[in-house]
Amino acid sequence: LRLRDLDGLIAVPSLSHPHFLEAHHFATKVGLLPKDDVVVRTLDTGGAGPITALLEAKRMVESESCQAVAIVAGDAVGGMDSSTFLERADAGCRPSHVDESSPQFLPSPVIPHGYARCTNYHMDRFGTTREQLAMVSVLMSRSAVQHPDALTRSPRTLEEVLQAPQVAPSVGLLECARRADGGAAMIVASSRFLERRRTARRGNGGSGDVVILGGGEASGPLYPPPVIDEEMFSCEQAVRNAFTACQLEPDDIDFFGLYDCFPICFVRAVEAVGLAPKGGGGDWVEARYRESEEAGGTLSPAKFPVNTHGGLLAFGAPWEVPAMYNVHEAVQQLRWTAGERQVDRARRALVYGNGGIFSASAVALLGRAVDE
Ligand code: MLC
Repeated sequence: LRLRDLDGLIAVPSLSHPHFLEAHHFATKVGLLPKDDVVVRTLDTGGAGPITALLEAKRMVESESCQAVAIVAGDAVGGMDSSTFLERADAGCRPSHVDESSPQFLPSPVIPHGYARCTNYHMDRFGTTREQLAMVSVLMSRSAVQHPDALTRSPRTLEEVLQAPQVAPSVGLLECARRADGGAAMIVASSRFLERRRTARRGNGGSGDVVILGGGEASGPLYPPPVIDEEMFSCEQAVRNAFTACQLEPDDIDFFGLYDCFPICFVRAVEAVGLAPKGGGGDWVEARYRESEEAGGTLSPAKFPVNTHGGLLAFGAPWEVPAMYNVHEAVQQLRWTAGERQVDRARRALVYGNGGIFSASAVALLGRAVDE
């Protein structure tokens, strides 16, 4: 593929290197613009951005006759000094109209404190335990060590996670999205474009191609409301919309790329996608943790076909980039090229991105094309 084959580009904003019209900035810098008949767009749904972009790229191919749309994301929040990072991150989600005396006030670090409020709601309402939340981080680290590109190189123990410095109530340092520098790109192409290229290269087709079956999105408030209840969350609705659009059910999915910026996000996602019943996400995590303990601290993709790369907690989280990694891992799973991490004969995958504090949810369902 050459740069001039692209007729669409979507970019998500960067926290460390913000630019006006990010996609235009990028397209101009790499030489894609100026060119006739190119559409470039910047999309901002926070950490849901890459999944929103995937669905937008599908629409661009279907409704705007695009042949190949690139999605690009990059950030360098790992290299930012702590105070600059927190100044910018805090500004994004701080409820500026409330003062410190209000129960809605979120102290710095604002994002972990926002998730802490949701965590405590979930613990009170459904009985999810502190240990179950910490187990999410342990499981992610056990997955990450199997991926050559993951930041986390050695697995964490439950004790390590529980004893890490507290960042916000019920949220320790090892339960925060792991700040990182990184980037990723993917290309969504029309079937016709792929066919033409294949014919030009004499066949060699179809097997291992990945298709976007469809998806769904939903929105919640930018930060938690004064009283937290089920209404503020958006993942469940996005999942329902995705399954309805594709006429599929949880049992049809072989691999799940679930957003895990904090354990509560993962636990709620496990429930939303149907791996566990409502309120049962903590028990599901604990059951997988116990199985992993019995297997000597290892994780089998057959028993845990989720975030086989380690997710935000352990693979690494460059701000709005990490849902791209969910998609990349899903594509490897569907191409059957994930090696030791492979979920046997995976045919369909669900990828989920979350932006803000449960503010934006985007879910896409991907499928392996039928072999020729
Ligand atoms: C941090 N460390 C971790 C880790 N998190 N190690 C393993 N696993 C993790 N999950 C390590 C760091 O690598 C570093 O190691 C040390 O702990 C200290 O981390 P730090 O980030 O350098 O410390 P500090 O500057 O004090 O900040 C701590 C923090 C910050 C918790 C305030 O890390 C933070 O805000 N994290 C959350 C980031 C975040 O909110 N991302 C967006 C999530 S919401 P060493 O060896 O270098 O000392 C989302 C939605 C959206 O994803 O829309 O974006």
